[in-house]
Amino acid sequence: MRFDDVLKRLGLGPVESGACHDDWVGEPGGGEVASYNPATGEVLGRVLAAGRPVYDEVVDRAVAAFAGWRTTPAPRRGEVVRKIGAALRERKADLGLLVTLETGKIRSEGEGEIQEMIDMCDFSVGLSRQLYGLTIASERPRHRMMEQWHPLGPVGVVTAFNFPAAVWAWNAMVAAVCGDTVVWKPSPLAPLTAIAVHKVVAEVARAEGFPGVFNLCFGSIEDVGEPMLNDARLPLISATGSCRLGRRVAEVVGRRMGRTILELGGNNAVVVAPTADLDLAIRGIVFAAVGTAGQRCTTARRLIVHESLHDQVVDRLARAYARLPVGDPWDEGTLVGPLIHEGAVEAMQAALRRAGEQGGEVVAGGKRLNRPGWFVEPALVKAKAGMAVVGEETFAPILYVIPYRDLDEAIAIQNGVEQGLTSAIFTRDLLEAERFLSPEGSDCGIANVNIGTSGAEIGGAFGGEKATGGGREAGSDAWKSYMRRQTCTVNYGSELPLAQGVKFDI
Ligand code: UN1
Repeated sequence: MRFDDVLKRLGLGPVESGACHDDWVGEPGGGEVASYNPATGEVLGRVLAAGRPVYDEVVDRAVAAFAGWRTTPAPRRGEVVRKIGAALRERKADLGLLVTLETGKIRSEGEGEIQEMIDMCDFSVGLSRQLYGLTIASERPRHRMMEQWHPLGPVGVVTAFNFPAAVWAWNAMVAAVCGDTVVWKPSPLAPLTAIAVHKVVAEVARAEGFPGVFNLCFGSIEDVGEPMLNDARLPLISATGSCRLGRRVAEVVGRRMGRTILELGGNNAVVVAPTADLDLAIRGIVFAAVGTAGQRCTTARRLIVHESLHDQVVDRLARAYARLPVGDPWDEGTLVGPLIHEGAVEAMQAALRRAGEQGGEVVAGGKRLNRPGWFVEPALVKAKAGMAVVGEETFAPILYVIPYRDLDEAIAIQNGVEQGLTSAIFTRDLLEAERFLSPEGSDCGIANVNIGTSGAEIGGAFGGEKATGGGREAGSDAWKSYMRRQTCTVNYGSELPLAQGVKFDI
């Protein structure tokens, strides 16, 4: 596999600038950062980070571009996004391969990442003609009340390594049709993907006459991250990452009365009920637990199995885990690529040690592979509900299996963690499925029946409750978070009646 060719075709040289507004900034001033291929441990490329002055310059441009973008008709903004989608379609294979090289995602997931961006473009183009408000019956004669939605301002988007491009598109494409400009701070672990994507996107925006709508600002927490949180020029910060990161974002942005959209950790569970179709369940569970090497926020981390099926399910999963093709993510047969870095391997080993100390039993996998890069065997662990380690999100492929007796107990276990992102039940019992989806069922932002916890489509609003942060991105009416709502009342009469019957005659 010739990696150099791919990078070249995407216009990436050995050292790239990580800052772009109207144009790429030659010397962004924040030092050089290497990007690694997690499957080999080798350097893929180098990126020049932005220093504080360049950060300020980028946001200035985003503010300046907002003035013109917000008055551009939304369907025209949609046309720009349509062209971005077309450009991404042309580069899908190369961009997908870059995701594979930089994050270790397998080929179909690397390409899926770009497909998700394309889907977001298509969705947002449609949305650009559907940004509607309500007309509300007024209590006063000859008055009309209505709601309208206006562009909000430049939006700061902070993304994580595991979805280095798609999650940006969830935010950026919707924000763009809503009339907002965007400042993107990509993950320090996946800057090349962000740069390659931004080359495609910024080229289209510039050719369409809208430079400065999409901006990139790769840099450290000190030079870019914290300034973004404190920056009153950015009325909305949308951030994806750990619960720890999210708490910081919520505190700092909240203090200045800014808005946040937070998409944080998950500790997602699959319930396997007595009537489950086990063939379906095993496939769904394995994809949810080991897909993306367990590094999705939607990864299934807990399996809550009815006691009558427990041993059988553990046995079938252990056999499936023993056959998992772990290896180079660019090879067609591979299903599990590497973890992102050494620290992730160590965190997994430490979690498995703690699981052992707390009474858990590793029944499959769990070892590090003896080869370059950061490879592990996905681990299956017999556990009990109360084990402290089961309550933690270790960003690695560890699946804890917990037995249950009745559905109430299963739901209590499912809901008994800090996070509330995704959840699933495998059952053929309609009443059980409905209970799981009811107000006394799963407390998560996403609840599935006979599907695993990961792999959501963009058409729905994505996000979760509790420590997951409460944000919603991508589809449905998530666009409303990127706009400001204005309630307007128009008096077309010649009297001035007051609401609530108040009299105030002068
Ligand atoms: C994430 O891991 O941050 O539902 C997002 C899924 C993907 C998104 C995951 N569409 O698994």
